[in-house]
Amino acid sequence: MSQTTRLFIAAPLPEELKKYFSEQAGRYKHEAIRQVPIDNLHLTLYFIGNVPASQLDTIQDVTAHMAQQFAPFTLQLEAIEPGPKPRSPRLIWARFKSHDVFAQLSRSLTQALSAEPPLSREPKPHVTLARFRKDRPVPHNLEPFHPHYPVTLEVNEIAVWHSELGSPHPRYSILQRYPLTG
Ligand code: 3AM
Repeated sequence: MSQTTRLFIAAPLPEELKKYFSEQAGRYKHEAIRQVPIDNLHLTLYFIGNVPASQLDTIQDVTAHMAQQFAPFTLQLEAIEPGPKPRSPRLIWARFKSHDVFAQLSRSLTQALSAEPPLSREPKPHVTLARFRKDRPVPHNLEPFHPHYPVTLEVNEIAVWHSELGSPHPRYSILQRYPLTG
């Protein structure tokens, strides 16, 4: 049996933004809310999943090629709130305003790396800050937070990440970074 590896493509975050998100997530105090460790925070572009380890080179080549097609872009934070569905949330996320370049980059990676047809729905730029435990009552009445000052994320690189499932948290590591140079 060939060895498999669990991968995803995401943009790393600057240290200050990770600190900011971690502090904001820490305001949500509830027994069901489990904060994502600060070093795991990232902006997902495409989740690849388990693939034969032999595909890693091709995935890295595709990601490098894509990074050369796109110029850096800036996302603006819209809210920190329960998501992804307001009526049945499973997590707390930092949701950015939708952005054409993010959507195009995410779609292009999906198309290049997946046999599946691309999603018809708009991929939402977000950072997951906390997840709800399934073995605890679902928290209610969590207040969204809309900063009245600008919070931005400059996406100037993307990376191939390795994910190792574990409890209570998966362990993520960056395998290779690619600056956006398009
Ligand atoms: O950026 P977030 O936290 O939304 O939810 C997982 C995380 O996204 C997502 O991939 C990112 C890195 O783990 N993910 C995990 N399993 C997934 C799956 N089976 C998945 N996305 C889609 N399908």
